[in-house]
Amino acid sequence: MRLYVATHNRHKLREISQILPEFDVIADDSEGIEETASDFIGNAFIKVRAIAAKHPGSWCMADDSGLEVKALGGAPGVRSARYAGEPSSTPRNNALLLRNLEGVEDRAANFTCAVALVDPNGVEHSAVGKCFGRIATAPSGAEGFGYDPLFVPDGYGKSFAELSADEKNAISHRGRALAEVRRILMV
Ligand code: ITT
Repeated sequence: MRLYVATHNRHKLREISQILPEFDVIADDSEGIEETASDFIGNAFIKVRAIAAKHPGSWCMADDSGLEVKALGGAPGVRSARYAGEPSSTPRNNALLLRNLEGVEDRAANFTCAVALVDPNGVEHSAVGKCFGRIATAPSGAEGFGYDPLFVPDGYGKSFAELSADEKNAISHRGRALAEVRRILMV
């Protein structure tokens, strides 16, 4: 079954394909869509509605996700991709996050993934997944993307970027949201 995904983020797309191997995941590049909502699910619906009209009769999906750091009042949050400004830059985002947490002891954080779906009849569905952990004091690992080298999930002594794709997907915010999406798609 085809699943159109509104994203220009190839790392996200790869994870979605890995987590949902039974579906034919096709990217519809969402670059240029303005993410103006104040929460993840609102932005996910902005993105999926922007592509749904192009694919009548098919499932469409969007993932809006990000990192929320307790000591920073939930930042970078919905601004995760552009935390250090435009154009979006992972090295600058990660450096800014470490700078903003210098000397901070409580480094608790979570990733959130909000998924919005439009089914072949135009009915909307949603799912949310979270993964809790903390922000390391220095980056480690080369897997994954984005903030992965700085995020250490609870119960692990390693960052997301030190885990294999399968290990990350088994516990990640995206893995959890997409487990619910699989149930929605299978009905
Ligand atoms: P699309 O909107 O085109 O899907 P995007 O990268 O702009 O791509 P978001 O607006 O949802 O997507 O921003 C998500 C950002 O949050 C992403 O760029 C990363 O910086 C961060 N992020 C989300 N999931 C992540 C993960 O699993 N690991 C590391 N960082 C992640």
